[in-house]
Amino acid sequence: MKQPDYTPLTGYPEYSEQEMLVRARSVFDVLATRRTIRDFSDKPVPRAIIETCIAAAGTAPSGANHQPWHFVAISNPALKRKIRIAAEAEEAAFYTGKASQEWLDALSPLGTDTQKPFLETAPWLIAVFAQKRGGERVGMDKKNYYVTESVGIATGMLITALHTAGLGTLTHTPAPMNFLRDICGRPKNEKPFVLLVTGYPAKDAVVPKHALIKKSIGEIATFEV
Ligand code: IYR
Repeated sequence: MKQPDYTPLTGYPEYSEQEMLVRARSVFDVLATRRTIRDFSDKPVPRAIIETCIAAAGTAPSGANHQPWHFVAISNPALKRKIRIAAEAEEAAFYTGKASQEWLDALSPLGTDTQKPFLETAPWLIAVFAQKRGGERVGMDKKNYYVTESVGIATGMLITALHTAGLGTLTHTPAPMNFLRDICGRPKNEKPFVLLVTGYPAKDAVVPKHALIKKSIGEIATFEV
């Protein structure tokens, strides 16, 4: 068994409580303007921006620090078209049979349907994969832990990074998503987790009012002091 080896913590300057509140509010202000976008511009986004946001997501905490994720960033038009065709086929099955009436009713205020043109319009699709097995280094074959939690946290950080950089995002989850593994050429131990669509919002982009209703702090948190 390996003994832990430690190094001094860095990156936590001490702010005044007043400054901490200002900083917390500014993070709130940034995150509260995030919207799920379905109308994307086709304006190209430099690869370096996407790469940096993925690198930020890769700093997420994970079970045993195994970092059980892989991100495939796709700007290739032929691949985007393949993904659109496969996703729309899954969505057709979903909207015309698989989904319960309760589910369809829950989605109706969002205005979603089987058509996913943004999968070709948006400059980048980021397919996020979860690795059942892996380890702290690429190429290892150890069991991974808390895979869903870890990849969920990393995806949240990726959305935060993309939004903070000024890009719109859509968390797209056609179900089942196994076609993504084949199209992206990923191995069997990886499960598609989410397909993130990202780019500039279209100039005339709209969002459903339904999406603006957020539960209040009093509804989502309880303080026991
Ligand atoms: N994957 C489908 C359906 C869908 C499901 C949920 I839950 C949403 O919040 C939105 C859509 C689609 O993308 O249309």
